[in-house]
Amino acid sequence: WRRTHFSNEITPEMDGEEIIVMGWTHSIRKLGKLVFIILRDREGTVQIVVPKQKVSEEVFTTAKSVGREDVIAIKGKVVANEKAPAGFEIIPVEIRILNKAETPLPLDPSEKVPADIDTRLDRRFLDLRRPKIQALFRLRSEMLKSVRDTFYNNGFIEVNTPKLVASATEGGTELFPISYFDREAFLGQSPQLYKQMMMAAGFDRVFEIGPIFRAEEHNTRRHLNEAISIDCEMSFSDEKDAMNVLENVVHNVFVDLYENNQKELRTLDINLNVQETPFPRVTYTEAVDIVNSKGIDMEWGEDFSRAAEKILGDSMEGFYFITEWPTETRPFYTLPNQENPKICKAFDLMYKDLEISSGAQRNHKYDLLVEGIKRMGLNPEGFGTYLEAFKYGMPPHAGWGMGAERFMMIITCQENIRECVLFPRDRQRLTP
Ligand code: ATP
Ligand code: AMO
Repeated sequence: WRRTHFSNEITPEMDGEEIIVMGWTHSIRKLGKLVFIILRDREGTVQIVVPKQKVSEEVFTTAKSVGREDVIAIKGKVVANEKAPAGFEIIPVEIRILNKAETPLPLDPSEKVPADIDTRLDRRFLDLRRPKIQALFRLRSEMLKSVRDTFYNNGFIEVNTPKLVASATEGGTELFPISYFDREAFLGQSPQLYKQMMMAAGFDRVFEIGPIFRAEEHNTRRHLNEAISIDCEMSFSDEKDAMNVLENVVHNVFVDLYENNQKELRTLDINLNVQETPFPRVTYTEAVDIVNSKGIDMEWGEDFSRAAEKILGDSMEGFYFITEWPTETRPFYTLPNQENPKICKAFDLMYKDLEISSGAQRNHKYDLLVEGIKRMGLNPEGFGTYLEAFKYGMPPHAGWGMGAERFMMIITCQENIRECVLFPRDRQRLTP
């Protein structure tokens, strides 16, 4: 047997046609002389009706033996029927049970019985069968496609850089050490050093979508230990150019999902609000003033505390940039402002109180960079060939990194970042 149609490809106009559908038994109702099976596949559900008088004895017996979540294949006739959920139903000529599901089910994929997130994540393969969860991951897939489209349309080349690395990039405390034969190595925190080396390599504009690993100690609703980072780097560009590309990427995702994914958005009850560009920009200093004016004490030069982020988020609508950060708060590769080296050319993209992305124009001068590395308490010797790349012709450049899951939290209005990962990794969770 070959499947002829997904559930959403069948219409009442196909009345009388023979089709083959395959999927899971979403629900089953057995009345004396009538069996109703709702078959679920990736695209939705379809109603199979099995009236004892209209089918063979074998078909009726098989229908009665079907259990919830059994994998079934049905060859049958489309019958238009105004009373059926989609205006038609299928009357089978043959039913095959491809695989039985054990009972009781550890989790209810029909969404009737609620379960807490840990139970759901323990049995993620079953949880992922739920139509709402499937819709979320369909949106995630479309988001990544849209991001790639924008990059390709703007002259970026997709690259893949190593995830087994020899040094830290985002501060030494959040590294996962691993043993690499007889040496110490780490899981990559960010493709930062590699994407910058690609600028020295003359690739001009690159992007990468790949995993980052961070040994975050805290269990929060917005941190993962393994996340997917959308990274880009562009030559002969400053932080403003990088911000323009970033808001373009974000805006296009909203437009593309709005235009192409109404079905998934409806399933998730999401009312997508496409925010026009340019997104508002506030300087770090202005943001500190806002925070202080709302009664949260904060010194110029500090990073925003969680309380400060919350207060700031309450005063801002949707997406906004925070620019002109104190140099001290940002990594060594950030370019300080020439006139006032206390501030630098870094930015964060925020959505209300959540940081979605960080970026900057980079330090492209060798001496300044070495100084910056020492200032962070790191040893320049650990940065061997990365530093060399700055000696032999490094163009001015800028870029950013955006967490795919943080971005999905905003798109799909999730409170917990784990909802946006198939198999999340957090402090407690290493399986499944
Ligand atoms: P990134 O680390 O990539 O810059 P982020 O949004 O995770 O992005 P953090 O610096 O980790 O930024 O956190 C932002 C703020 O939230 C910081 O001021 C930090 O102290 C605070 N924070 C982080 N984790 C927790 C936590 N578990 N509980 C309370 N506050 C936290
Ligand atoms: P940063 O450390 O701010 O910057 O990370 C960039 C973005 O990655 C996401 N992110 C995370 N998402 C989930 N869980 C985590 N533990 C986590 N850590 C980070 C966030 C964050 O905004 N090299 C720079 C980027 C650059 O300048 O190009 C960097 O890594 O969305």
